[in-house]
Amino acid sequence: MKINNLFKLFLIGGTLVTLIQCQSEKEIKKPNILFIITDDQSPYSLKAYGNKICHTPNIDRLAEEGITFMSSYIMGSWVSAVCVPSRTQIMTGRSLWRTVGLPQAKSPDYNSPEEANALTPTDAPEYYSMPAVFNRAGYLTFRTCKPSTSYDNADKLFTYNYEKWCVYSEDDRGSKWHGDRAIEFLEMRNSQMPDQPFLMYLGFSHPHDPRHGKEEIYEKYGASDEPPEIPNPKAPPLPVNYLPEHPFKHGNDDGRDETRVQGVMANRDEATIRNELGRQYACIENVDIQIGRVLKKLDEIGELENTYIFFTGDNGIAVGSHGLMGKQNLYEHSWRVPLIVKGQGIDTGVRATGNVYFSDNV
Ligand SMILES: [Ca+2]
Repeated sequence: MKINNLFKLFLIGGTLVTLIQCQSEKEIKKPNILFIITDDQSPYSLKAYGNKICHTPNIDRLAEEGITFMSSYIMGSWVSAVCVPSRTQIMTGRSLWRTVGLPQAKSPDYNSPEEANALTPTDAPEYYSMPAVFNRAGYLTFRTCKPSTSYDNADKLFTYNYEKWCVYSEDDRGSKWHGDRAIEFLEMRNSQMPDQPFLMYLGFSHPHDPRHGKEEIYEKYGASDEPPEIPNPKAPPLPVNYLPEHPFKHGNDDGRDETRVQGVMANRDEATIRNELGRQYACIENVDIQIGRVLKKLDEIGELENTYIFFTGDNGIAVGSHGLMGKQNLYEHSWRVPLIVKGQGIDTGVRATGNVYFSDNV
């Protein structure tokens, strides 16, 4: 072998070793997961699904940089609180019919990640729950969310678990409270355990009613906590499928969402519905602002690129469509949910049209 070729071989060999070393280091570094879930959010409230009014630049960017599932559906519900089966499916990976009764199950109380790590497959469904799986994989697990309406025995297995019902305009009782918990967690992890991979379950209580938005954002959408007598011209237009009442008895006429939403009650006049849409958009915009803060913090600590980000909602909502307000119906606005995923290896700007069920989110 000529000297020149031998030199080339060494050079190639050295480069390969370097590449393999880089690859090994990459493989060792586990990806982080940021799972964002909002409450009662129709996909039609987002630009990625055709909305032209609600301002959500951070969620828009996730869609532009990842994949948007255009036909993601919940499986339905066996209680009017549709959140319960949806969120239990996410926590356990079970189908709708195998979540029946779980939140009330007389299973043992597991109170810590250490106990989660001691679980065995016979302890299902806790053993296969989201926090238990990630705890066993060596992840830090973090959750902030509204209390209850999920599977409590799984919720309490997160290493860091914060719960508060945040549906008000004040920062310490609104979406910023959840955003602050997420940012504090990232700062703590970065200073104390910078090599630890993490799972973040970032749950916002909005845009579930009561939709108390911040005054400065209300202004943009012509919204107020009390609906005006006549429509505010700055309020969003009525949905194209608006009806002043549902055309036939649907079995949930007296349901809570149809008669007792603060600021709406049983009213379906234009001023009320347009005002409530404005309130809904104001709450969604505030959620988007908090998501932007968390993404910025991820970027600052150098973890944004190594984090898979999921954005979804636990169910859709009507807010005036078909004469309805709630989620207890099978119209697209109520049983369809947003689902956007971004991360390394995922093509950017993809819109997937195939049907997926909510349980596919996990
Ligand atoms: Ca919900």
